[in-house]
Amino acid sequence: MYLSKLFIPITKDLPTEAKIKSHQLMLRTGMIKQSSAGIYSWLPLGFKVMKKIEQIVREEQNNINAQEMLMPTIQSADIWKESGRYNDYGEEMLRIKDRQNREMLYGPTNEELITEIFRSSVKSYKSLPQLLYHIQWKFRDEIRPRFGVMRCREFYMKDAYSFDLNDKQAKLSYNKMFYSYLKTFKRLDLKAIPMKAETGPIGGDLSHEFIILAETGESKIYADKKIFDIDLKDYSYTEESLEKMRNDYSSVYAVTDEKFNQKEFDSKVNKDEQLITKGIEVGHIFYFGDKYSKPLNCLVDAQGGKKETVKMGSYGIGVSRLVGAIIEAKYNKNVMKWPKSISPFDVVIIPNINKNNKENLIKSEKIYKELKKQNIDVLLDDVDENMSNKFKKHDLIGIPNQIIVGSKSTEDEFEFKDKDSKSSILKLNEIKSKLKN
Ligand code: 5CA
Repeated sequence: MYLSKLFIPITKDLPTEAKIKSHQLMLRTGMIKQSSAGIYSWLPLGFKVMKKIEQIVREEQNNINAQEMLMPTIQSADIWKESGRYNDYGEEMLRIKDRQNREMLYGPTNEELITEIFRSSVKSYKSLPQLLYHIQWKFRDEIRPRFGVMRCREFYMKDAYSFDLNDKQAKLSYNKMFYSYLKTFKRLDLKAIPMKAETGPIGGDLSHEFIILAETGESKIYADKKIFDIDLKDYSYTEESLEKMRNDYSSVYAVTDEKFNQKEFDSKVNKDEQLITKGIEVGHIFYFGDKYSKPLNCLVDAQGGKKETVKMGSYGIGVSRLVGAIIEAKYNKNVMKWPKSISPFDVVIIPNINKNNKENLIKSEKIYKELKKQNIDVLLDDVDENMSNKFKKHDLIGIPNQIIVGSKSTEDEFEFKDKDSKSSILKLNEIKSKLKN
């Protein structure tokens, strides 16, 4: 893609309404545009990053044999009345009436709808366990939408639902998801800490939030620094290993402020190991047993002819929130560097273009074609602008690798800046192999 052709409405001014870096940067680089309070359009650059995050989330869900499906955004109020949450959900739920005067709503989450689908199709214990998920827009009429895509009204979420015959199997589903979340966040180059959390309107008594550390986060957290010593590589998806992983995490203190108790913290964690900071919740998992299956009458025939209420859990990842959260985690000293796995482009070519001399642009176009042939996703900054402005702009856009075509380049050697901003003069072949790694 040539930068002059890319729909990327970069603005020079700092948007006054944006209070945190990720929101400012997403507006300035034209990743998103607000359409009304807490509702955004995703422009090409932002959309590309979000889709890459979505794909990683999807792959890790598929790895645990969760099956993808798609439920609608608009739901009937009837099932919510059956579960008893229609009134409980309050003003956060966007309620709509259709032309027949039927009560509908824009789904804030999908426990009821998935339970309704399940109860009408699954009759026997033999079909259990099941793990289903979708990636779909949600709407919550937040009283104070803020921080851009971090706390908005319309947001993109991966939500999964597990169905099991008994508590023991349901805990296994929970543990699988727990491990899968840690792997997902690792692929996004994030250090997410699982923390015991309150269950709020979703319900149940077992729940973990996955939190990444960031000063601008809304969650206050208290943890033992030992939690960073736990290494994911030490575990696998076998039942015993997952059990061990959960025990290892449970033995280290890590809670959000809702579960915080100073006495407990001081007695369990040495003063110099205490971590008190803020973080962003990027995922949340719940085990709530029969909270929905009981009122919604979701039963299966168990062995011996008895009927059993299925045991359920639900598991969310904020896919659109992650775009902002990753910026908060990676933006440093006015420079953004996307993790390789989700960067909008693999590399940007930045030629020093001068009105009277097109030589650098011609060289850049040659490099561009070569890299394209190798399936490398490359952006060419063909805009006629001075180099210092170009560098400033690319510090915001955040493509991790740069090829600079200017005074330091020869016919086949160019300046290459990698993701750690380390600069070296390399042949095109060497650049190719670096980008392929
Ligand atoms: N049904 C459960 C699990 S599927 C559920 O809805 N959980 S949740 O409420 O915790 O949301 C899951 C994730 O969605 C959160 O961890 C967060 O990352 C994201 N999220 C929640 N509310 C918002 C919001 N207003 N704006 C952006 N992302 C949000």
